[in-house]
Amino acid sequence: MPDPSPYRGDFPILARRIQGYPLAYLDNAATTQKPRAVIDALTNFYERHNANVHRGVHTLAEEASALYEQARVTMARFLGADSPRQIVFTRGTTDAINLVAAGWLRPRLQPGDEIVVTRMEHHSNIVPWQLVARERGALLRYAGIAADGTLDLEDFASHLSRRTRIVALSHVSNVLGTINPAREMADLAHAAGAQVVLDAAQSVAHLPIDVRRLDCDFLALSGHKMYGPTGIGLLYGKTERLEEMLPVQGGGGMIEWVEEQESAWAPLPSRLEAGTPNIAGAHGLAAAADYLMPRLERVRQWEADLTAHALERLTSVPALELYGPRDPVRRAGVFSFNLPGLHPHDVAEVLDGYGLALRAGHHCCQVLMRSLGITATLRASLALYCDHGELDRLAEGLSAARKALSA
Ligand code: C6P
Repeated sequence: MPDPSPYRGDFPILARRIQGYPLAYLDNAATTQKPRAVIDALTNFYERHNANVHRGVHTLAEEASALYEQARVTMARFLGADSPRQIVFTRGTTDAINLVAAGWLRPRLQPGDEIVVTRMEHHSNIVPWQLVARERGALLRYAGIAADGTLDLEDFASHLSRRTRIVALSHVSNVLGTINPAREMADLAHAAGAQVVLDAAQSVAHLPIDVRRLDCDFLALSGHKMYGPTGIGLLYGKTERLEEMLPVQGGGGMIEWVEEQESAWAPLPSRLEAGTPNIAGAHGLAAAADYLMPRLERVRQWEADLTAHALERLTSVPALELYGPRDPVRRAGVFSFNLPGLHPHDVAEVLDGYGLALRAGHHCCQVLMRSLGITATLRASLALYCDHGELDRLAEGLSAARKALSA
């Protein structure tokens, strides 16, 4: 049997046994588990440094402010951004995309303008655009997916025009695992005069991200999908784009001064962070980035091996229908599939009996489900602590589930 992951011991929760089996956590696209380094950072913050930021001169207030701003510096380094001022802390990816939709797009969207997305987008990268499009009389256009589960680039290009204001795309699909050619798409979008929003929710823990190389105008991510806490994420923006944004929320922390009838905004990025932020969360997110950065090269290799093994094992399960690219180079470790005649929720329940944690459902991708002609799938999604043995267990569990449910 292959070695367990060298990272497994860093994650206390993975010592749990579920239904008598060692926990095989294969629901990482939903959220990842947290390493001891992140748990300790959160505990340490609350035990030693807790105070509000930017509001006090006492020692704890200064420590908390310094840790919060240090987290911004770490995240800028993690993403290859030029400046920490380009990092706006948010609640997560959804919050970050909504911020661009309301703060950047809404003030400049005209009737007849267009927003281009892909058919593999998560609802968080569709609905915020629908909200502003409906209000302004603009239109969403959808780039299609080729038969092999990759994005149809020609179709994508055919939707771009001088009317396109925003191109919003996922870096990695949370259902198909497809890695989209983000730079190539950004170049096409920019040539049409549009700005690019990259949803990095599913790529950030698995691919090296360099915002300068990707040349995206905005990038959104969630801490909880990269081994960090829930309730924290960020919006990266090119300085010019962030300067163009209007604040969406008013409140403490985002103003320079306030008079009875008007106010002046604080400089970036505070202008876009009204109210007390998730200070501990930002510190925990930076701890996650610090954990990931020195390991990312090896992790990429480890997950590429696992992806190849998962493809081999899943395609050997009789009749299993796998969605998404078969070419391991064009995909990340997210596998959606169905066993014909069986409901994915029933199969997921049987698998839980073997200590295998998988998600079943539409994965917040109903537009994609419709274009695949299905309503739901089972989904196994990998992280750095997964190993070959767990994937073997999954293949055996699926055969057992079929026997149990067909009987
Ligand atoms: N996908 C999944 O199980 P939040 O909820 O804001 O942290 O992330 C939203 C989001 C945006 N884009 C993509 C590509 C995503 O996968 C997600 C979250 C989870 O697939 C929960 S539905």
